[in-house]
Amino acid sequence: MQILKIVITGSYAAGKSQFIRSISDIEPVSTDYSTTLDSERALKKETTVALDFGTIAINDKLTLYLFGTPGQERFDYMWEHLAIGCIGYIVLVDSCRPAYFTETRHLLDRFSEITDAPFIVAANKQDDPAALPALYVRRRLVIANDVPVVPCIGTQRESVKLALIALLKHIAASAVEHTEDKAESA
Ligand SMILES: Nc1nc2c(ncn2[C@@H]2O[C@H](COP(=O)(O)OP(=O)(O)O)[C@@H](O)[C@H]2O)c(=O)[nH]1
Ligand SMILES: [Mg+2]
Repeated sequence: MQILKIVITGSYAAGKSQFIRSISDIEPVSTDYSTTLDSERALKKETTVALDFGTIAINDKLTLYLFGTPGQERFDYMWEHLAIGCIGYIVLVDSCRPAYFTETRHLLDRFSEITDAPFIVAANKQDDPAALPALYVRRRLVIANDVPVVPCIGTQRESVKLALIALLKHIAASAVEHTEDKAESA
């Protein structure tokens, strides 16, 4: 059986653990502990310290492994471990909290240093009336034109599925581009 690894990242409380929970075939493995910082506890009580893990069986030959990262930079040594061998990643953004956009921009930069794998951005929590539209999220985070930014509701399985399909399509398109580049330079 083939296993493909996808990483779900994003800043604190962007919805990474929820995203994996909404789609995983198995009860997700989670490593959430009470957060030690008051500022973080105001948003939620628990935080992912190592990883979230879920699986999606596409058919009997192919399974996706989803790894969620901790959001905060103080855990960023885990990002490098989790990114090894991933075919692509999704950066989740809490569309309701522009105060976290600078941190997300920083995470985007750090991740592109860690891995060359293709990625998309998911403007999460679009069901919240305070959510900024995906286009606005794209502009605020200065996302390159060739990187898809998709609207997402991480609590809804169908929406999570669409975000994963968008990533898989982007990975396929990037692979074709890569092959064409190679053919041109040969
Ligand atoms: N309204 C809304 N809330 C969400 C959505 N996704 C996640 N949340 C909530 O946002 C909070 C943080 O989510 P969590 O998955 O723990 O964030 P993480 O720190 O990135 O793992 C939780 O209370 C979730 O239930 C969404 O699409 N819409
Ligand atoms: Mg989490």
